[in-house]
Amino acid sequence: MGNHMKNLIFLFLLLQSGLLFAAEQTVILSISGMTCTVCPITVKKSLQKVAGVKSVTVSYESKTAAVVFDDQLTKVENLLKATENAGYPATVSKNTH
Ligand SMILES: [Cu+2]
Repeated sequence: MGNHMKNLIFLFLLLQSGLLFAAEQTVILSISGMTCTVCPITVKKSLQKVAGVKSVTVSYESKTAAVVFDDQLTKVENLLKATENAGYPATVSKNTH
């Protein structure tokens, strides 16, 4: 087996382990300050701007945001910071894998 082939296999293994470690996490945030139906849109946009966020579902009724994110790229603190900067301080209500 040539060196070239070995490098390819190494790269392949590296990629595979990367995929294994890149864990998708879902967090439910309690959002405060949402007073009208436009607010959830602002909250959603602020969260979508965070690198690593895959999907955002904001519920005006329950004042929560369900955020799916890659924990290799971002962490919950960044999500909280994003909504706070948009004017909606949030707390973690549920953290699931
Ligand atoms: Cu509003």
